[in-house]
Amino acid sequence: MKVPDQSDIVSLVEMTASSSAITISTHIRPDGDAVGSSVAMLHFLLAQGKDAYVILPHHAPETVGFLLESVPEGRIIVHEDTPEPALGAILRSDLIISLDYNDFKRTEALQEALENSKARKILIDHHLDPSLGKFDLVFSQTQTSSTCELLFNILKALPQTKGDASNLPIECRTALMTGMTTDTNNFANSVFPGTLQMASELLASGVDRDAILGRLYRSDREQRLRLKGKLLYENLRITSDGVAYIILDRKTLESYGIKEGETEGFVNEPLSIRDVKMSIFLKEDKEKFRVSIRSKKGVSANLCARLHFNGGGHELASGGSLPVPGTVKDAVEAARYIEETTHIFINKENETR
Ligand SMILES: [Mn+2]
Repeated sequence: MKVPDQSDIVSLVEMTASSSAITISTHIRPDGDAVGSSVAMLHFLLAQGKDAYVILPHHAPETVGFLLESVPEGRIIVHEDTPEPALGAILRSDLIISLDYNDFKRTEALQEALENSKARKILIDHHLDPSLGKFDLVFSQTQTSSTCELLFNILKALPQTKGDASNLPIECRTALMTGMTTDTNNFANSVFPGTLQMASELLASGVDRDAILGRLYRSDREQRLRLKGKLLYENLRITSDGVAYIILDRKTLESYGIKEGETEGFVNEPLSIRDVKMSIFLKEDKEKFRVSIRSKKGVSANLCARLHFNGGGHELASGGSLPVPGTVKDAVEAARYIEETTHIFINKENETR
């Protein structure tokens, strides 16, 4: 576990102490780590008597909706529902804490307000290539499971916590455990010694992991499992280069009544096949396919996302998008595009980096 730099901790303490209104910001279509780290930070700051708000660009996925139940009314503002209060909160704040993204671009509609804000800005994130110049203080660590793990180590290093996680509010600890669990796919990926140490300390402090797992992995709707079955049976393709891909079009999405966030994790399934080196999941959205990429060691999902899918993220887990109509005009062309670009990628680009 990498202990945060002491001088950075001192700056963080000074910046939070001297601010009167704090905005906690995270990325569009927030996942478990984004929501978990934001809710954890919020509970910590509220317990310190600070006036803090979480601004979510979009709704939290249902699987982590339980984390919001613990939050006092009005402290989480969803921009897609109520844009004016969300922008108003950003405008009023004198400190912005950005969690689980490497650039304000990742907040889309909120980018301008955040970037132009006169507030001081702190970044806490584990993605590659953080935009260092846009923040006054940066905690960036890529060799960590999640933003939640990084935040756990930061919160533990603060004087109020006295190095003992059990001094954090229980809602804060539960949110940290939840985000770390989803970002590691329940301890399957990106697990470092510090990850297990964090889990151990949180468990010892009384966090109810079984209850968290019940909400995350034993509360799906029937349609989700049926769609997953259909996609694996009918839509999964595997190229001779060991690239698996699934394309989910809007018609299928709608016919199953699938909600935002419910296809989370589908991209991981094909990696269970021995010869599959990389898995790509395409989901049709307004005027684009959203792209998720996962790879096994030795193949860079991040490089593939950057070269061919307008994205990036982590070495083995990245995302991006394909505009429609643009690079491709439909699902058939998208399939051809994936086969052609990944053939070059696996055989040339990935080797020569
Ligand atoms: Mn994350």
